[in-house]
Amino acid sequence: MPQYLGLDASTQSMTGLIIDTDAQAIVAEESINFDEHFAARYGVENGVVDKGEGVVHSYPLMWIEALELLLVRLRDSGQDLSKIAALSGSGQQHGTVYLNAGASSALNALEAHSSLSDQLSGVFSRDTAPIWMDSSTSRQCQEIEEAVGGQDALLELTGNTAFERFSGPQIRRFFQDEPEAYAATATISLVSSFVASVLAGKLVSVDAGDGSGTNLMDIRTRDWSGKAQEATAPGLANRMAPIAASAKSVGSIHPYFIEKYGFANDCMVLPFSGDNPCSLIGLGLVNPGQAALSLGTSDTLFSCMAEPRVSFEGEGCVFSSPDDVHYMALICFMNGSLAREAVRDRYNLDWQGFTETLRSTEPGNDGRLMLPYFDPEIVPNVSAGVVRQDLAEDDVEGNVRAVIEAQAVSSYIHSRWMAVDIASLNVTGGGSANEEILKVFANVHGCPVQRFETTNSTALGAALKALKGHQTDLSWSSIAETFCQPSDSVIQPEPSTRQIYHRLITAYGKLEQSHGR
Ligand code: XUL
Repeated sequence: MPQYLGLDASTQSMTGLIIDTDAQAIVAEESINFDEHFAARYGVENGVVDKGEGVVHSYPLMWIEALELLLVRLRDSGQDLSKIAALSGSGQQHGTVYLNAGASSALNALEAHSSLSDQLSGVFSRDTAPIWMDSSTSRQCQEIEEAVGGQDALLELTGNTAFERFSGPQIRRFFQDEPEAYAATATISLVSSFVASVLAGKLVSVDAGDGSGTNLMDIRTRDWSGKAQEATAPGLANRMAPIAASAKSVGSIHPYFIEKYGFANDCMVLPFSGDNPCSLIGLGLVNPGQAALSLGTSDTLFSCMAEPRVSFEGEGCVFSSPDDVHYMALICFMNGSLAREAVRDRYNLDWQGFTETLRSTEPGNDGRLMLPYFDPEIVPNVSAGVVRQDLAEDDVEGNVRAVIEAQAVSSYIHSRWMAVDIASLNVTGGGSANEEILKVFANVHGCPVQRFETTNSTALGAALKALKGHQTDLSWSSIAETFCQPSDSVIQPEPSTRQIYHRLITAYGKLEQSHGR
């Protein structure tokens, strides 16, 4: 009765999801919210610490504490963790964890009588990790692009132009700002590979899915690019373990977890990947042309591609798929649930009130428009500042509909470069539970929107990676067919809204451009 565990170290929480191959079903899902458990100790809000001037960090030690709490919760809820044949995981992409020379032996020496955080508190050469919300590295982006021969050269090499949140620019800034701490850094992990390293009790690398979110990986060979590493910081190649093949075990789980939580001796640990690449798999996007939408802290729209098609306008990113064969195109909008929550809170609504307000308003919002840049936006790349057109700030109804229509329209406009004819959108993420929001996306994109049993498609994708790594002869198509079927609740577009949204798309595009965006 093999079971597989998928972990998801996301921005706001640590989630665990277990699938059972006999039952062909998800049998457990637990989540530890960072703010709920650690806000007092670490001072985080929405899982992060905003240090101002675009600097946004989080605490790797907090993630470890959450991992421990999650395992306690899974064990105490009656899960028999000895049934887990293999585990894998996903992490918020781009974040970097800086480890000192003692990390390797500390990971190896973990003992069950003490907590993970007590034993690992001394392994960092930097207490905090810059994460994907950090937009403070514009200078470093320019420097890296120049050093590899220009923006197009970096795009050609890594599949991506330099993005502020990507690992390479963040590492360069650390090297420049804190040269001594950089010198004391023996290993740089990503969020995903850091959590994998704790479970394996040794330093392990990322897969190509997460490696491609660094501006450091050759997108075609799926290996680190020496040229990009040299352009980023001296001695970087020695500080990063080689890219791991997605489906190849990095070893067995460390005895700490066997003794403390009852995992089996031979429970395999598969390399972890980024949250978006895992979501690609978890939503069953294993064939080119399929597309999906994730409504999470950030909103992302992504598709599976046969080749690494790139965005010359810098609207999107290209990552390797965790199947190590295909690629994924991804557009990341910073103002996802952050913007929805900002509007909800600004007008003192709860989610129910927000949803009822949205339902009570008309598609097209009578021309009332908003550019919802509550935080600096990634696509388009602009600084923070909400813009309203024909929309009063105290108009509650207008602002609620405007923020959702802005998100849907922006995702439509900025996904043209993918050249994917989106026939349907598979949706995931916390926001996908809200049918009124999904209706707007279905109408703007003019295609059906399909929901899934779980909104944790990242953790499901990670569990499926574990299954594939353990049962290597299973094909991705058959895995997706078994575990990634949409639920019955498909949301169809309403033909009567086509004209309205065509007009809105044009008007929104003009507003965006008139603001230099
Ligand atoms: C993708 C991105 C975010 C993070 C956090 O490029 O920055 O989606 O992965 O979810």
